This record gives sequence, C-alpha cells and structure tokens, in this order.
Amino acid sequence: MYISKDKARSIFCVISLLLILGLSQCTVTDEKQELSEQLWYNQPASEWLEALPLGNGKLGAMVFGTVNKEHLQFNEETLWAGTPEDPYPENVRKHYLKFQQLNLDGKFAEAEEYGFNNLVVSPTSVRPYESLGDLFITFDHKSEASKYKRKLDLETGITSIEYEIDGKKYQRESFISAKYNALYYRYFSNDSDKVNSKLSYSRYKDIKQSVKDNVLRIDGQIFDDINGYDDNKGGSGEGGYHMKFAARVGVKTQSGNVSSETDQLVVSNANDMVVVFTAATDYNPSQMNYDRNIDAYQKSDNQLTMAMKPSYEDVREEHIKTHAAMYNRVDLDIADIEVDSIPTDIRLENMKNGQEDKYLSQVFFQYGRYLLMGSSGFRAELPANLQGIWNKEKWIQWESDFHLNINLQMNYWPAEVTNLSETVKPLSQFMTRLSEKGKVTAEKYIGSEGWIAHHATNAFGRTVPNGSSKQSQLVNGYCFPIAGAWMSLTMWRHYEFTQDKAYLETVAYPMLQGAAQFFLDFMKENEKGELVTAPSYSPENRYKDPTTGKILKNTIAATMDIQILRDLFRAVIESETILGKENLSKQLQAALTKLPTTKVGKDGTIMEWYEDYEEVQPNHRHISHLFGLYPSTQITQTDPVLFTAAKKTIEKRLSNGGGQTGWSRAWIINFYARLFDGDECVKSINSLLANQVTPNLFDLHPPRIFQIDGNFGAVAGMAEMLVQSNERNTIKLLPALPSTWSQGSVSGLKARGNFEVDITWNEGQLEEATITSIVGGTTKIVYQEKAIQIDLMAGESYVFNMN
Ligand code: FUC
Repeated sequence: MYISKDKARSIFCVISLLLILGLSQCTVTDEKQELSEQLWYNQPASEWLEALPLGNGKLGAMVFGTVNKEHLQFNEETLWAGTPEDPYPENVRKHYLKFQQLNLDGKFAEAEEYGFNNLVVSPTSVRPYESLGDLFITFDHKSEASKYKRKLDLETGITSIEYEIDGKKYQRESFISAKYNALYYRYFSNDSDKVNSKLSYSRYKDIKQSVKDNVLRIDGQIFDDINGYDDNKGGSGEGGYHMKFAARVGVKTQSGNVSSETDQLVVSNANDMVVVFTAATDYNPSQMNYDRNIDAYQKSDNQLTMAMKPSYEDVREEHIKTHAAMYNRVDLDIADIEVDSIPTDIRLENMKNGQEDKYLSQVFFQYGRYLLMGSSGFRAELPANLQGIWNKEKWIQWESDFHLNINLQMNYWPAEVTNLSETVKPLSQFMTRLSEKGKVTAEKYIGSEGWIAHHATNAFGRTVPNGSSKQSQLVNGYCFPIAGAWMSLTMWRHYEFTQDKAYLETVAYPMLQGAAQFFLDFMKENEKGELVTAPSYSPENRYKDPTTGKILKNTIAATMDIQILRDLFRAVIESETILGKENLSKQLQAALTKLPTTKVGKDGTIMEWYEDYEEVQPNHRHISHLFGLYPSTQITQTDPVLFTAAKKTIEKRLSNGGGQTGWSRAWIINFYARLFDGDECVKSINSLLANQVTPNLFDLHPPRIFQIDGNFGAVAGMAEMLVQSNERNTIKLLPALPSTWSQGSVSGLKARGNFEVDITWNEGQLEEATITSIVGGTTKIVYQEKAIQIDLMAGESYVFNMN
C-alpha cells in the first residue's frame, strides 16, 4: 500500500495504539514511550569507568556525581600533544621498492629484516590525545547523604543526581550545550538549604591558573618532553612547547555570593548555583595543526561571556530540543518491561549469570548512538578517536589515536543505519585533509599521484607508517598501505545511504579515486597473471613462513587487501557512472578481472592470506578475511561455498577463544547478522555486556582499557539484525531476529538509497513495516519468502505486511 509519509505515520500510530491496548509490547512511533533509556545507579562513581559521559562532539566531560566533592573530568577533542611529523628514511623510494620486491619474490623473512634496517625511522609513533583536566566542586554538607540516585538520561543528554541530607532534598544536573559549546552544572536545594562551595581545577602539567572577575582562568600549553622515545610509552617526536589551550569556569547564583581565593572560586550561602565551563585550543582543523593566529585564551573568554548570558532554563530547554531531535530519530523496543527498577550496574552483574537482559541491550544500543552524537555530532571538528573524545590520561595506550586498521572504520559503522548521518561530517573533512597529505607519501614511496595512509594517524594527519615500537612501525604500519582505501569506503557508504550527489562529487569521489589511483600504480601482476599487493598483511595476525619457519606478518595480497580493493574499484566505477566521468573506469574494470578471488582453505575456512599459511593465533581478535562478509557485501548466501566457509571461520575463531576484545566481539555480532543467525548475535551481545563493558557501559579492550569501537560496532550489529540493505537495491526486514526478541518494534533505521524503515513484529513474525523514501527511489523489500519491488516518490511511504 502506497501512502504519503504523514499518512503512514498516523496509520502506524493508530495501529500501534490499537496494539498497545491489547499487547503491552508494541510502541507508538511518534510519541516517545514512557520508558526512556537511562543509565542509573544508587551510588556515586568511585572511578572514571563509572562516571557518566557528556559531549557535544567537541567538549566532553565525565561526571562522577560525588556528594561532598564533585569531580568533573574534561576533554577538548583537539587537545593533542605533538606536532605534524611525517618522517621519511633517506633514499625512501629505493628502500621501499626493494622491500616491495623482496615481498613479491616471496622472501618474506629477508624483506622483514631489510625493512627493519632501512625503512624504520624516528619518530616511530605519534604523541597522544590528552585530558584537559579536572574540576572539583566541594560542598559543605554536614551529614551523610541518603536516598542517593545518579542517572544519565539518553534522550535529554542530561546527567543528574539527587539525594537527601537531614531530610532536605538536593539535586544537581549537568549537560553540554552544543549552541554555547559549554558545560552547565546546576546545583539546587529544594528546601532552600544554603551551601558553601569551592571550585578548583587541576591538570597533571602545563597549566597556569588565575582568577579574574570571578572567573577561574586556566591557560595552558602542552610541553612535549624533548626525550621522546621510540620503543616506549608516551609517544615520540619533536620536543618543545606545542598546542595552546584554555579553560574557563564561571558561576551564577540566585542567592549567595561568589568570591575568590588563590586559584579557587568560592560560593557562599547559595541554594542555587550554576557552574559554566568552556574550553578552547589553538588547533586549526583546516591546517591539521595548531595555529598561532588563533588565540585559545581569548576564544575561551569569549565563549564563557556568551555562555553566561542566557538563563539556565533557556539553555537547558534549547539543549534538550537539539539533543532529543537527533536522538529520537530511532526508537527500539525489545524489552518486556514498563518500569526500569534495576540499576545499570546491577543489571550488568546479573548478566554474569548468563541470563539475557533485553532492556540492557536496548539501552546499550541507544547509548552507542548517544556516544556517537557526543563524540562526532554537533560541534565536532575531528572524528571520534579510540575513546571518542573521553580520555582522562596524560598517556593512554595507542595514544587514543585514530587507528585505521579496524577501529576508526568501526566507529562509523552505526552512523548511517542508525540515522546519525551527520556524524560522518567531521570524519569526511578529516579524511579529505589526510588524503591531501597522503599524496606526498604516495609520491615519495612509489611516485604515484594517488594517496595513502597507514594503520594509525593523529590530529596532525600523519600519513607515514607509525607504531608504538619500531617493529610495529614496520609490520603494522608499512604493511598496511590499504588503510586509507578502506577509510574512503566509509565516504562511499555515506553516499549510498544519503544519495547526496554533491557530496559524492566533492568529497567521496576524489578520495576514492585517489586511493584507487595509488593501488593501480602499486599493484604488480605475478606469474599467475594476478594483481597482488606488496607489502601487505592481515591485521595484525601472524603466520608461519613455510620457507624459513619464521613467524611473520608481512606478505603479499592478504585476503582483506583484495576484498577492500574489489569494493574500492567498484565504488570508483559506479561513482564515475553516476557523475558522468571517465577517469579510471576502464583501468579498474581490467584490474578487477585480475584480482585474486577469495578462497577456501584446507580446513574449510576463508583463507586469510594469499597462500594457505598456518596461522599462529587461531583465536586472533582481528577477523580481517571476513571483511567480505561485513562490512563489505562480497560474501552473501548467493555464494553458498563462501557463505559456509565464512561461518566456519567465525566458529574456528570462537572455538579457540576468540572475540577477546570488545570490538572483536562487536564485529562478530555483525558477522552473525549477515549470516542471518540472530541467536548467535544475542550470544555475542550477552558476552559483550557480561564481560567487556564497564559499569558506565564503556566498551573494554584487555586488560581494562576503554575503547569506544566496541560500543559502536555493537550498535551497528544490532541494527543489522533488524534491517539489512547490503545486497544491491534490496531491503531485508528482520533478517536475523533472535528467538528471544519475539515481540518488538523499531523505527527510524536507515537503508541504502535513503529509505527510512519502521517495523513491528510479534511472535517472532513481522506484523508490519513502513518504508519511507526520503529522496525518491526504487528498492526491493524482502521478508522471508515474500519480496516486493517498490517505487516511491520523495516523502512517500509503503506499508508492507504479510496480507
Ligand atoms: C588494533 C587492535 C588492537 C587495538 C588497537 C587500538 O591495532 O589490534 O587490539 O584495538 O587497534
């Protein structure tokens, strides 16, 4: 049935309403249910991994909710240590080509040694993304608090606490306004109890503090230790005074008085206080560098002046409106409850007993979307790094960098399908700039006019290989020149979902084309007539070299490389058709016929490398050779041999103890969704929640490092269980619905071609779906055996059911 979008919505509401009367599990799509997703606790955070995150893409805060000494830890997404550095060894082209040739000749052990001696160059690594510092607010409560509750409301983007002391009620709440680029923290006593409070700031180094006009001013400049180390913690690189940054703290009270002591603000006799916090750096995204034309100190002064002007109520109202408008685009209801009566940390504990908690899964899904909005939405100028924007450390493992051998890619897997398309914007800008820098590297290495990036980069856009050790620089860095090509597929996907031709022409296509150009210049035809990549590796797995018996990573034509290139070449050809260009299409068509095929090895799994090597770690966290299954679409049920082998590949990893990192487990959810096995998806969701997330639902990497990719990967996987649009012009409804999610609904998920999808189901069967075209277009809708071709105008909807 074809109807206009508005009509579809109202029909959907009526149907849902009728269902609600009879079935408690159905939801209304236009009216938010009573039960909005929250994280909540009966105690303050005792460590950072219990604190609750706020973010507007640019400014981030972790709020502890402590009663007597409140703690807020801050980040500003551009505050990176270091300077732009792209070190090249002497005679780089000669050594690079020799390294390539040794790999092509199959002399892998020799190649590794040669590369280590001739290509590794200081500084091997980048310096880290750093914390902005910590604000402490003391309160002079005289007695212990009771009836304490702390929560983060995902729909409003507000974190709050409430408690009682001596029968008096107190409340605090905070949020980060995108409009004013400021954090607001309000304390109020409902019983007009006067409180005296002190505000102080600290950072491990590099700041000067002062108080002027009752504003606490923090002026900073990162000093990088001259002694940067290569094989060491903390990153390496040129020493000296680098990025400038500033933070400002202002206070508004309705009653009471504000004064100052040394480096502290003092609030006396207040029963209502609003703390306002702003921050800035002198980073200039368009230069990928700090820029002394930007005055970070003045910028932060101005921000605070603006942020102090409006009333708290007005800022709060505007914030909720902006935040909720984005958040509420998707609604998921799989839980069986009407009231959330169990705190989040207790729910997590209960999961360790092995039981499923559908409400927690639902919260985890929406929380992932919340984190993507907070780290890459609104005011973001840089993409979400390994920790989004939330990092408390001076140095955290992997420098909290942009890791391009799965992690940054995974961060953006949920962006399109969960209706947060605009979060890709800072990534697109970043990648465009990175690809400009990567042209220099491509030229220096092999004289190509294309561009490359390697397995990790930073805010300064490093495109030469780096690693946390010299060894890593060679094997993880030099052997993964495909990283930029893989990243550019994220831009292609943005086009596929949005159908935004201007974006394709100006952003995605130049990036895709430049990446393809590099690989046309880089690949070599071997004696079998196949085009192979060299150097190459399968992140970050090792194999036993049959010739020397050595354990190695470097090789030629790892399966992932070839699968990425197949997607890349097809994307460029299709882009050129859409845009009416003919630059590389013919060459790429020819190249496609010479790419090695994805093969099945002797144990029945997908071969990870060009040869059927013995792998060293059968439980490896990377499952790169299944790139073709997810995120790519190369392995589908239309090829039963590869489809079965893909399933065996995951089973082998898992039976050996795989999926040990949160992100690896999250990837497995996506794999099983593509294999249409919802029950296996649920097993991985449960495993992730039981073993790999913290009380504040941050995803973990062993030993206990927050890494946000697993949060995002899991969201993508859950969406993929409900809607898939990876097969050309096809939308599959409920392709991997698990048996335990027998009733439910989802609305607002997106499909390629810019369709929006709402579905309700009952007793494990689809009841009804509404597919709305945003820009007009045709697609096939598939549910189990039923398939129907639809052709919609912009704004038009189609209601699909089994009648
Ligand atoms: C990749 C992974 C690691 C880690 C790092 C940030 O290199 O192999 O497990 O997630 O990125």
